[in-house]
Amino acid sequence: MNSPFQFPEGFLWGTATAAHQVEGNNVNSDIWVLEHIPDSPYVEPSGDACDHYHRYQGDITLLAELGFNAYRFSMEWARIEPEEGEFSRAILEHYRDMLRACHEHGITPIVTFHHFSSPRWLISRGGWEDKKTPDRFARYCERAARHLGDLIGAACTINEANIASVGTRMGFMPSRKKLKERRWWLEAAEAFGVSPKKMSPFMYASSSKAERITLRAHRRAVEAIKSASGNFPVGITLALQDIQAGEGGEEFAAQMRKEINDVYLESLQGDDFVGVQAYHRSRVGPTEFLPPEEGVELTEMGYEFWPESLEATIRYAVDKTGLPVIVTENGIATADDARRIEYVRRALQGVANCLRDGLAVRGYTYWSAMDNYEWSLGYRPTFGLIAVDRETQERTVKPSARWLGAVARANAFDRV
Ligand code: GCO
Repeated sequence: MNSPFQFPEGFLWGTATAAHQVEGNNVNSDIWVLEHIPDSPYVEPSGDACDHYHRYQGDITLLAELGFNAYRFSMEWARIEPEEGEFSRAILEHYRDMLRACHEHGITPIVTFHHFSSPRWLISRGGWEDKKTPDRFARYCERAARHLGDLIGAACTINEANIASVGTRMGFMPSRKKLKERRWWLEAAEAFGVSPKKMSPFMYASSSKAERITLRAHRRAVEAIKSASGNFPVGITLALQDIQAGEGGEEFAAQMRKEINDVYLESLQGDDFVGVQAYHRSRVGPTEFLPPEEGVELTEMGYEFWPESLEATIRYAVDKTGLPVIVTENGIATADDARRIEYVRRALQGVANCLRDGLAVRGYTYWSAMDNYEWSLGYRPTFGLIAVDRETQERTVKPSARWLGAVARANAFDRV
């Protein structure tokens, strides 16, 4: 019989959320606008979401009671800087209160400065393809870090900096050329008061120019956060892909790894860690991504049930960067909570294998603390450890939350 695997002392055990997906009524953000354009890909608006903006006290208390010692959440730029150059002290204080609530419960706050949503005004000014955006982002980061840095445990500048690159290459996001022919895109451009060619919300910013601007924004943000305050680690998070070659797919796999993962991983010199986010493997043939393999169990997202992708991407990230890793997201959308436990158990086995081999993995934050707004897919996919009744906002703890919370408290789990 195997003895339980002991994680290193101080290992961060958390859950993750993003402001737009849980706070509710994020009305000044670009995504709120997109959600309300008729026929946009957003199947429903985010509305009150989980009303986490008002209920964070109860939510953080619950996470601590379950056994977690970390919480990754994002601050909303659209709230903190509602018009360009105009900062809200009241909103900064709100996030200060959230940080305080974490500390009161022995929870290390991992704060993301940008998680997909941006202020409307940024999009009106060319968004993530405008050369001034790195400076704009750095100014916001500096302001927020100066106000809050003494309470931040670790900071992620940009969440999934490579998401648009992943989306267009893997085909779940239309190319810019196609977008410009769509009616909803034209209407959205009108709503932002920008030409359809110049409209560039984060998730749709897939050009090589956007790639450079995003990476520059990250670099500028790291400098700004570090100069403003604090003695906490700063890094980026990436949607890393475990790209596996099917028959004849070796060359294309290498090309995709380079374009989706390496361009970003190779630009992180000077960072303190890399945030690894992985959910499933992606198979490729000679010229394209392949659909899920016949017979493999699928999640609510249509992904293959493939928790081993976490170990593969951690090893990949360490190999390319030499940096410590925080698993900033890993999880599964499923209605079958027993499958969630199985998924996380296997993913953690991968983390344990990495640790045993001496890799510097500092923490694991499960996506997500609660069922929430899964962007264009709305509320249908359920990633949460905690269910949320969207009528009453009542929280119901799932067995997986108790299981992972117990692992967190013990800082150990039983290996198979
Ligand atoms: C992302 C984001 C999260 C998602 C999660 C589940 O990866 O798209 O960081 O906001 O909700 O990954 O798809």
